[in-house]
Amino acid sequence: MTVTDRLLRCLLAPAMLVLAATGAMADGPVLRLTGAVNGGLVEITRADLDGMMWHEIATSTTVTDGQPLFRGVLMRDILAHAGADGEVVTAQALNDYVIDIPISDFQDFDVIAALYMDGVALTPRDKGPIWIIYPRDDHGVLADIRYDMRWVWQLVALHVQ
Ligand SMILES: Nc1nc2c(c(=O)[nH]1)N[C@H]1C(S)=C(S)[C@@H](COP(=O)(O)O)O[C@H]1N2
Ligand SMILES: [Mo]
Repeated sequence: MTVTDRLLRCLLAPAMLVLAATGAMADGPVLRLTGAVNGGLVEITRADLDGMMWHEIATSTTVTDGQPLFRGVLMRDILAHAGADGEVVTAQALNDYVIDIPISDFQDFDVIAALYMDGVALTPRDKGPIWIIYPRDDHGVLADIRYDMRWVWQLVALHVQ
């Protein structure tokens, strides 16, 4: 290793760590779909999401004040993108929270996989990278514990059956 190599490594390594930690190097998948999807596995990248239609929902939640504005992609569009063919998705979070959600929810309501709240990217520290958001304030029926449980935060994977 030359002196220049060494110098470059010393300078670059910490910079890469910072970038990785802030998610600025997020070229890996943000969401993994398994089960009844194309080829049994579809990994959705940020670029995939950027190529889809984005939606906004302003809604109250059980864990925030007021009505934050969430921005993300419709769950039904993500499922269609992955060729999902099933009745239920098992949503899995970073913290090992797992719950079954009927796919009919995503046809009946404009549920989004939100990546931003009030214009700020959700991080794993704050319910990110993805938080499933229901348009709770637009449909009285959604203000119910059965639906609250489906607002999975830190979402990382969906298994379709
Ligand atoms: N990742 C993750 N998402 C989650 C949970 C959890 O523990 N982890 N709890 C769920 C439950 S049981 C409810 S009622 C809602 C609201 O959570 P809270 O009111 O207990 O904070 O978030 C849901 N999403
Ligand atoms: Mo809950």
